[in-house]
Amino acid sequence: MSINRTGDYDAIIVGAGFAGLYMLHRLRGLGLSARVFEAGGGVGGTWYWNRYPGARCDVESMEYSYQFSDELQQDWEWTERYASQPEILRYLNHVADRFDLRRDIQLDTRIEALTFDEDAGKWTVRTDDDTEATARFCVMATGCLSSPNLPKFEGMESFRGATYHTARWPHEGVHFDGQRVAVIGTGSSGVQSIPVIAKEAAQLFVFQRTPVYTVPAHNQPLDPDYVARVKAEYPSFRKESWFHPFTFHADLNNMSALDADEAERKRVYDRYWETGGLPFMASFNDLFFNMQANDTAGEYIRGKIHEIVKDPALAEKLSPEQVFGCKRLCVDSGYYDTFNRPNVTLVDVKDEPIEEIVESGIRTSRRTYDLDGIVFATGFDAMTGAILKIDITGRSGAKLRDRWAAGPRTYLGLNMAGFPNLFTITGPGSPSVLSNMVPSIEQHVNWIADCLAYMGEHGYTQIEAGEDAQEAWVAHVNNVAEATLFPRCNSWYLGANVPGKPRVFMPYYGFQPYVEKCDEVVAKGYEGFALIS
Ligand code: NA7
Repeated sequence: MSINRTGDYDAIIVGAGFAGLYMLHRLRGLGLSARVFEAGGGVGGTWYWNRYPGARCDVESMEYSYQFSDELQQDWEWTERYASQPEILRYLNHVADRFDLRRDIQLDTRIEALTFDEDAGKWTVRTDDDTEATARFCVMATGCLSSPNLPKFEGMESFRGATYHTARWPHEGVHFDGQRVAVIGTGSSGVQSIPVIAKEAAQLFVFQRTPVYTVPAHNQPLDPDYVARVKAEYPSFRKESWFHPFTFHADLNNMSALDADEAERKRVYDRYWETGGLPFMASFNDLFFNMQANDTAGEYIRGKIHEIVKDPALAEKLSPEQVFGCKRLCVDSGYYDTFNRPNVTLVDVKDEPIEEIVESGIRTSRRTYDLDGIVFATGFDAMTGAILKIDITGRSGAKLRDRWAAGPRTYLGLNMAGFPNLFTITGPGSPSVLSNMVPSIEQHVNWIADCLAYMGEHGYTQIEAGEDAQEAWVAHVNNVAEATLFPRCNSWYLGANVPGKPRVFMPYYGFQPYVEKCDEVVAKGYEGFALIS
């Protein structure tokens, strides 16, 4: 096997989504040479791959966008309250062109291995076409939800129809007209795609394992007056969002759900339901801390399901029992109502398990569903999947896969002990998926870029988290999570959706305290890190 050697760079960035694009821009600004390797055939990351029908962001477009360039945020015109996947992908392509990023991005290239050479103090990356490149710094901009989870059903290869995963949707699109289609999975991807597919397909069978809590998006064209108001004060609008529990504007109702009587509680929930979207989580201030308070939100949504779905038995099957919001709350456009359609059938796989996939369709314990197509909306190996797909070897031959065998261990979700100069953007142990991803990404990119600038100014060549600081941080992340209700169900936050994955709560709850901690670490001369000249 012959290895082609390409360049030697100051930094290599893995991934060209929101994180990789901005990282490249910042590194260029520091006068560093950088190369981005991207597995996809275009830039966009999550928004390049997730092209399934109905794919849309669940954070409002005025907030789910970069703030590093005021000209960019003033010029770009979002059309809807929640941007669709094609619009976000257009935006990211615009960013790539506007900042002339493409010349340093190599598409269609997957990184398979990353190895640290201690003598040279450099990382070597090997790509899937046996090319190697080297760099002093390596930044994983690989995304939190980028490694699809495709469960192994018996007989999968025997199906004669077409199969799709929502996160690997064909670029040419798919027409379901007149077809019998199954969707397996009712997380956000299922909740968004099911209403759209139901309108096209002749017959839609929804295979549900766990019913889901979802709140209406009330998506609509953006009101130009609102856009003008936000743009007039964009920097302060952005800054304010940092103080909201999930880093987007949510008008937190600062009272306990238990301090309201039933009528008052209903009025509050009605108001947030009418507003729509994830701000529903801010209806009361203790929904994620007090089980009794949390139950009131679950009960309210179950009531809504019974109002919307006409058949009471079907409404019951669609009603979640688990802790509200501990699996990520979904935001939908007509999800529950879709089950009133005569061409839609709910298959509850808890009652009627999938036994195997056969030539003609899906065989459950009760019957065979004959199908033309199967859509797997079965989610991701979240947060660690994309990182661990790469064979990462650090100092003294340490393998990241071994270090993380019992769950990810990082310092601040930014770096790992034993892996000098290797950074993770929105890595496990950082707010990441519990925050608005774009500001979280920008905060990490800025932290990393400032760190490299500092190292350059002070003549440091290597930075690496200390074991003690890392262990203390991991313990802190766990303690904070334990004080919430988040670890109380089988969510992808815990890795519980992937068989065999260690059960560890991966994101850090609390953006504002997290940012303060990152700033404090810097103010104290990169406390907890070892800096080497
Ligand atoms: P999710 O939220 O992980 O949803 C995946 C769905 O697939 C969920 O309903 C799972 O049921 C279901 N699933 C997974 N494996 C199986 C098997 N083996 N059999 C039946 N059903 C299965 O992924 P999404 O892509 O929808 O959303 C991910 C995030 O992207 C979302 O939270 C937003 O942040 C954006 P389960 O609940 O595990 O019982």
